[in-house]
Amino acid sequence: MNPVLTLETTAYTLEQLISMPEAQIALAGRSNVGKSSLINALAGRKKLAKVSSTPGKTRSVNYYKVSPHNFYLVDLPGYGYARASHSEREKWAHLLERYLVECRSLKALALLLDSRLEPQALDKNLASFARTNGLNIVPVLTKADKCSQRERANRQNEWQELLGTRPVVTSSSNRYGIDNLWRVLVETAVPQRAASGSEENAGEFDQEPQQEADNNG
Ligand SMILES: Nc1nc2c(ncn2[C@@H]2O[C@H](COP(=O)(O)OP(=O)(O)OP(=O)(O)O)[C@@H](O)[C@H]2O)c(=O)[nH]1
Ligand SMILES: [Mg+2]
Repeated sequence: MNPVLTLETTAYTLEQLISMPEAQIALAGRSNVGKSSLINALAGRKKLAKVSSTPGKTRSVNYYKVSPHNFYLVDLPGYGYARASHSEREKWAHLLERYLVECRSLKALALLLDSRLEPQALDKNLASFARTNGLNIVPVLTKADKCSQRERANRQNEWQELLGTRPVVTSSSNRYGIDNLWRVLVETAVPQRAASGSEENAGEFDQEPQQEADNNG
Protein backbone atom coordinates (compact mmCIF):
# COMPACT_ATOMS: atom_id res chain seq x y z
CA MET A 1 0.00 0.00 0.00
CA ASN A 2 1.29 3.46 -0.83
CA PRO A 3 2.01 5.98 1.92
CA VAL A 4 -0.57 8.63 2.83
CA LEU A 5 0.03 12.29 1.98
CA THR A 6 -1.47 15.21 3.90
CA LEU A 7 -0.85 18.92 3.52
CA GLU A 8 0.71 19.97 6.77
CA THR A 9 2.11 23.45 6.44
CA THR A 10 2.99 26.24 4.04
CA ALA A 11 6.13 28.33 4.04
CA TYR A 12 6.68 31.79 2.60
CA THR A 13 10.13 32.81 3.77
CA LEU A 14 13.62 31.35 3.60
CA GLU A 15 13.76 31.18 7.40
CA GLN A 16 10.65 29.01 7.46
CA LEU A 17 12.07 26.86 4.69
CA ILE A 18 15.39 26.07 6.23
CA SER A 19 14.19 25.71 9.80
CA MET A 20 12.10 22.61 9.12
CA PRO A 21 13.84 19.85 11.11
CA GLU A 22 12.12 16.78 9.62
CA ALA A 23 13.54 14.81 6.71
CA GLN A 24 12.27 16.13 3.41
CA ILE A 25 12.52 15.66 -0.32
CA ALA A 26 11.90 18.73 -2.45
CA LEU A 27 10.08 18.55 -5.78
CA ALA A 28 11.54 21.08 -8.15
CA GLY A 29 11.10 21.70 -11.83
CA ARG A 30 10.17 24.21 -14.44
CA SER A 31 6.85 25.90 -14.10
CA ASN A 32 4.09 23.68 -15.53
CA VAL A 33 6.22 20.50 -15.54
CA GLY A 34 3.61 18.77 -13.37
CA LYS A 35 4.86 19.03 -9.77
CA SER A 36 1.46 19.60 -8.17
CA SER A 37 -0.15 16.96 -10.39
CA LEU A 38 2.49 14.49 -9.27
CA ILE A 39 1.73 15.28 -5.62
CA ASN A 40 -1.92 14.49 -6.35
CA ALA A 41 -1.02 11.27 -8.17
CA LEU A 42 1.22 10.20 -5.28
CA ALA A 43 -1.59 11.01 -2.87
CA GLY A 44 -4.18 9.22 -4.99
CA ARG A 45 -6.31 12.35 -4.66
CA LYS A 46 -7.50 14.84 -7.24
CA LYS A 47 -7.30 18.16 -5.45
CA LEU A 48 -4.72 17.95 -2.69
CA ALA A 49 -2.37 20.29 -4.57
CA LYS A 50 -3.63 23.01 -6.88
CA VAL A 51 -3.07 22.22 -10.54
CA SER A 52 -3.38 24.74 -13.32
CA SER A 53 -2.72 25.04 -17.00
CA THR A 54 -1.55 28.58 -16.23
CA PRO A 55 2.12 28.36 -15.30
CA GLY A 56 3.17 29.87 -12.02
CA LYS A 57 0.24 28.51 -10.06
CA THR A 58 2.18 27.38 -7.01
CA ARG A 59 3.61 30.46 -5.28
CA SER A 60 4.08 29.29 -1.73
CA VAL A 61 6.03 26.26 -0.57
CA ASN A 62 3.76 23.45 0.57
CA TYR A 63 4.82 20.63 2.88
CA TYR A 64 3.07 17.30 2.49
CA LYS A 65 3.58 14.84 5.29
CA VAL A 66 4.25 11.25 4.28
CA SER A 67 2.75 8.73 6.70
CA PRO A 68 3.76 6.40 8.21
CA HIS A 69 7.32 7.20 7.14
CA ASN A 70 7.49 10.59 8.80
CA PHE A 71 9.12 12.69 6.16
CA TYR A 72 7.89 15.50 3.94
CA LEU A 73 7.47 16.09 0.24
CA VAL A 74 7.97 19.76 -0.47
CA ASP A 75 6.14 21.19 -3.49
CA LEU A 76 8.21 24.15 -4.64
CA PRO A 77 7.07 26.89 -7.00
CA GLY A 78 8.30 26.25 -10.53
CA TYR A 79 11.26 28.10 -11.93
CA GLY A 80 11.62 29.68 -15.34
CA TYR A 81 8.09 31.07 -15.38
CA ALA A 82 8.31 33.31 -18.42
CA ARG A 83 5.73 35.86 -17.38
CA ALA A 84 7.16 36.52 -13.95
CA SER A 85 9.19 39.70 -13.79
CA HIS A 86 12.96 39.46 -13.97
CA SER A 87 13.37 40.50 -10.34
CA GLU A 88 10.73 38.01 -9.23
CA ARG A 89 12.57 35.20 -11.01
CA GLU A 90 15.92 36.27 -9.57
CA LYS A 91 14.44 36.41 -6.10
CA TRP A 92 12.99 32.93 -6.39
CA ALA A 93 16.18 31.45 -7.87
CA HIS A 94 18.14 32.91 -4.97
CA LEU A 95 15.71 31.55 -2.39
CA LEU A 96 15.71 28.11 -4.02
CA GLU A 97 19.50 27.97 -4.03
CA ARG A 98 19.77 28.97 -0.39
CA TYR A 99 17.16 26.42 0.59
CA LEU A 100 19.02 23.65 -1.27
CA VAL A 101 22.31 24.59 0.34
CA GLU A 102 21.21 25.50 3.84
CA CYS A 103 18.40 23.12 4.68
CA ARG A 104 20.09 20.40 6.68
CA SER A 105 17.11 18.06 6.71
CA LEU A 106 16.81 18.04 2.92
CA LYS A 107 17.56 14.48 1.80
CA ALA A 108 17.27 14.89 -1.94
CA LEU A 109 16.04 16.98 -4.77
CA ALA A 110 13.42 15.26 -6.91
CA LEU A 111 14.06 16.97 -10.22
CA LEU A 112 10.97 16.87 -12.40
CA LEU A 113 11.65 16.85 -16.11
CA ASP A 114 9.19 16.90 -19.00
CA SER A 115 9.39 13.61 -20.97
CA ARG A 116 8.77 15.48 -24.18
CA LEU A 117 11.68 17.88 -23.95
CA GLU A 118 15.35 17.32 -24.55
CA PRO A 119 17.44 18.28 -21.50
CA GLN A 120 16.97 22.02 -21.00
CA ALA A 121 19.60 24.46 -19.78
CA LEU A 122 17.61 25.57 -16.73
CA ASP A 123 17.21 21.98 -15.54
CA LYS A 124 20.81 21.10 -16.23
CA ASN A 125 21.93 24.18 -14.31
CA LEU A 126 19.84 23.30 -11.27
CA ALA A 127 21.09 19.70 -11.39
CA SER A 128 24.69 20.76 -11.51
CA PHE A 129 24.12 23.31 -8.74
CA ALA A 130 22.63 20.56 -6.55
CA ARG A 131 25.44 18.12 -7.27
CA THR A 132 28.10 20.72 -6.61
CA ASN A 133 26.51 21.18 -3.21
CA GLY A 134 26.44 17.46 -2.50
CA LEU A 135 22.71 17.05 -2.82
CA ASN A 136 21.27 13.74 -3.97
CA ILE A 137 19.15 14.06 -7.14
CA VAL A 138 16.17 11.87 -7.97
CA PRO A 139 15.36 12.60 -11.61
CA VAL A 140 11.68 12.09 -12.51
CA LEU A 141 10.26 12.28 -16.03
CA THR A 142 6.70 13.62 -16.07
CA LYS A 143 3.84 13.46 -18.60
CA ALA A 144 4.97 10.10 -19.99
CA ASP A 145 1.48 9.62 -21.44
CA LYS A 146 2.26 12.42 -23.87
CA CYS A 147 5.08 10.66 -25.68
CA SER A 148 6.06 7.34 -27.18
CA GLN A 149 7.95 4.64 -25.37
CA ARG A 150 10.90 5.22 -27.65
CA GLU A 151 10.94 8.94 -26.88
CA ARG A 152 10.86 8.21 -23.14
CA ALA A 153 13.73 5.75 -23.40
CA ASN A 154 15.76 8.36 -25.28
CA ARG A 155 15.03 10.90 -22.56
CA GLN A 156 16.04 8.43 -19.86
CA ASN A 157 19.31 7.75 -21.67
CA GLU A 158 20.06 11.44 -22.10
CA TRP A 159 19.49 12.21 -18.43
CA GLN A 160 21.34 9.14 -17.28
CA GLU A 161 24.30 10.33 -19.31
CA LEU A 162 24.12 13.76 -17.69
CA LEU A 163 23.35 12.77 -14.10
CA GLY A 164 24.57 9.22 -13.75
CA THR A 165 21.12 8.24 -12.46
CA ARG A 166 18.32 6.84 -14.60
CA PRO A 167 15.12 8.87 -14.23
CA VAL A 168 11.92 7.31 -12.97
CA VAL A 169 9.27 7.66 -15.69
CA THR A 170 5.85 8.82 -14.52
CA SER A 171 2.48 10.00 -15.70
CA SER A 172 0.10 11.69 -13.31
CA SER A 173 -2.71 11.20 -15.83
CA ASN A 174 -2.60 7.41 -16.02
CA ARG A 175 -0.51 6.75 -12.87
CA TYR A 176 2.26 5.08 -14.81
CA GLY A 177 5.35 4.73 -12.59
CA ILE A 178 3.72 6.17 -9.46
CA ASP A 179 4.23 3.08 -7.27
CA ASN A 180 7.81 2.86 -8.41
CA LEU A 181 8.35 6.53 -7.59
CA TRP A 182 6.96 6.01 -4.09
CA ARG A 183 9.44 3.21 -3.54
CA VAL A 184 12.36 5.38 -4.65
CA LEU A 185 11.21 8.36 -2.54
CA VAL A 186 10.83 6.28 0.63
CA GLU A 187 14.19 4.59 0.11
CA THR A 188 15.79 7.97 -0.38
CA ALA A 189 14.19 9.69 2.61
CA VAL A 190 14.41 6.84 5.12
CA PRO A 191 17.00 4.38 3.82
CA GLN A 192 17.28 2.43 7.06
CA ARG A 193 13.58 1.55 6.97
CA ALA A 194 13.60 0.63 3.32
CA ALA A 195 16.41 -1.85 3.98
CA SER A 196 13.74 -4.01 5.67
CA GLY A 197 15.10 -3.78 9.16
CA SER A 198 18.70 -4.50 8.32
CA GLU A 199 20.72 -2.08 10.44
CA GLU A 200 23.89 -2.82 8.52
CA ASN A 201 22.47 -1.50 5.30
CA ALA A 202 21.31 1.74 6.86
CA GLY A 203 22.02 4.73 4.71
CA GLU A 204 22.93 2.82 1.57
CA PHE A 205 20.81 3.37 -1.46
CA ASP A 206 21.99 2.53 -4.92
CA GLN A 207 21.79 6.02 -6.35
CA GLU A 208 25.42 6.60 -7.13
CA PRO A 209 26.58 6.72 -10.72
CA GLN A 210 28.80 3.91 -11.93
CA GLN A 211 31.18 6.46 -13.30
CA GLU A 212 31.65 10.14 -12.76
CA ALA A 213 29.01 12.03 -14.63
CA ASP A 214 29.77 15.18 -16.54
CA ASN A 215 29.64 17.61 -13.67
CA ASN A 216 31.33 20.86 -14.31
CA GLY A 217 28.76 23.01 -12.53
N1 LIG B 1 -1.10 14.67 -19.97
C1 LIG B 1 -0.59 15.00 -18.78
N2 LIG B 1 -0.75 16.25 -18.32
C2 LIG B 1 -0.20 16.57 -17.12
C3 LIG B 1 0.50 15.61 -16.35
N3 LIG B 1 0.94 16.20 -15.23
C4 LIG B 1 0.50 17.49 -15.29
N4 LIG B 1 -0.18 17.71 -16.42
C5 LIG B 1 -0.81 19.00 -16.83
O1 LIG B 1 0.20 20.01 -16.88
C6 LIG B 1 -0.30 21.26 -16.38
C7 LIG B 1 0.55 21.78 -15.23
O2 LIG B 1 0.45 20.90 -14.14
P1 LIG B 1 0.82 21.34 -12.64
O3 LIG B 1 0.81 20.08 -11.84
O4 LIG B 1 -0.02 22.47 -12.18
O5 LIG B 1 2.32 21.84 -12.85
P2 LIG B 1 3.30 22.54 -11.77
O6 LIG B 1 4.67 22.04 -12.09
O7 LIG B 1 2.81 22.32 -10.39
O8 LIG B 1 3.16 24.06 -12.19
P3 LIG B 1 3.55 25.37 -11.30
O9 LIG B 1 2.87 25.24 -9.98
O10 LIG B 1 3.04 26.46 -12.14
O11 LIG B 1 5.03 25.37 -11.21
C8 LIG B 1 -1.76 21.00 -16.01
O12 LIG B 1 -2.56 21.37 -17.10
C9 LIG B 1 -1.80 19.50 -15.80
O13 LIG B 1 -3.07 18.93 -16.02
C10 LIG B 1 0.63 14.26 -16.87
O14 LIG B 1 1.22 13.34 -16.30
N5 LIG B 1 0.06 14.02 -18.09
MG1 LIG C 1 2.35 23.63 -8.85
